[in-house]
Amino acid sequence: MKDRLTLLLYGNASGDCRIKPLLMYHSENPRMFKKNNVMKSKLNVMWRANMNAWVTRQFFTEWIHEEFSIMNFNTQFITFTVILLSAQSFTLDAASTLIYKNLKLKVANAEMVHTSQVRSIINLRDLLLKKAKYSRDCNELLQRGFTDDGLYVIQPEPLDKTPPIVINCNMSYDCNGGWTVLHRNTRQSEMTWNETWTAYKYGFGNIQGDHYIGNQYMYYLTSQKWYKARVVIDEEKNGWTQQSYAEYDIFRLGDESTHYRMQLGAYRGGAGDALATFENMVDNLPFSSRDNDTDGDAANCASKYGGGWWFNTCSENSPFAMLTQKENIHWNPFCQNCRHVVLLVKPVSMYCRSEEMTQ
Ligand SMILES: [Ca+2]
Repeated sequence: MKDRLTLLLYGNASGDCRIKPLLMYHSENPRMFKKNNVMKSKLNVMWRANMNAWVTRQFFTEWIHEEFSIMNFNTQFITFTVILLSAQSFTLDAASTLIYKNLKLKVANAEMVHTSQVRSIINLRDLLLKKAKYSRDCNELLQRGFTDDGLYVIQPEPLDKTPPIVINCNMSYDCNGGWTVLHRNTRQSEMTWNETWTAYKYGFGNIQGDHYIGNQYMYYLTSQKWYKARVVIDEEKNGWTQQSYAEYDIFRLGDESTHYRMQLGAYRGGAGDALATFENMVDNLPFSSRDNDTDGDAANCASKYGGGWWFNTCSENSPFAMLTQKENIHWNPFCQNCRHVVLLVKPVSMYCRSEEMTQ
């Protein structure tokens, strides 16, 4: 049939799908609709989405069900042709859904959140009920009054490219809290860390346990402001746990075209500068995974060591520092088989006087 009705829709960065009040009749003679007694409720839906649009047919269908309680949407009950505008479309292909009391929220990394953890996401309910705006990082959440450690949903910039992500916030750590957790690993981790480029790009693991938030999100996060990073390391010595940290006053990743090249500022702390010394300079080097060898060595360092990292060479038995390994987390010279490590970032503008190191 040549005659059709077009309804314009758009999906925005918060995962909403809204109908714009713009209806267009496509007909040589619009009166044909009336003349032929076209029943709008009994025509097939045609679907024409921009291939790059983040709002998929499945998402739209779910949204229609929730908003209008229209059942059997796929089977002849709606009348219009749907054309999706891609003006605000996400380029990421890894979107998934959090479900809480029949409400759904599209996030990039729902697979990193166990079903039982969804209700513990502290700001989820407010976001679903549209009582709160998205924050860009944990520090903004803290400034809005969220003081509990735990899971939150944030949305880094640019908002037209990044779906919201679930993140772990440390609101109580040194420097008045507000730290965004990017990576965590423990000596007894069940994860192998021997993952692909795509896994390291979009993240893996459990958001409340050992995990890697993903290079793409590290890139988005650290591009929106200037961030400092801390590697906080727990080590067991003589039966006692000793904690130390390495802080870089600038930390940011380039985009994927640079292979997530890491940029580091000046070092301070007690754990030792394991990333930007003469012996080991991985500052400004690209990231490598077992299926994407960008290191400067003839060998494949990521395959050799069993994890993705910013490698210089891999001629040694072990790299100078590597936090993405199973049972061999190390940070020279502080520890060779570290007990626990976490990578945190926070905007550099948040000045604080750190606690003195006890090392
Ligand atoms: Ca190589």
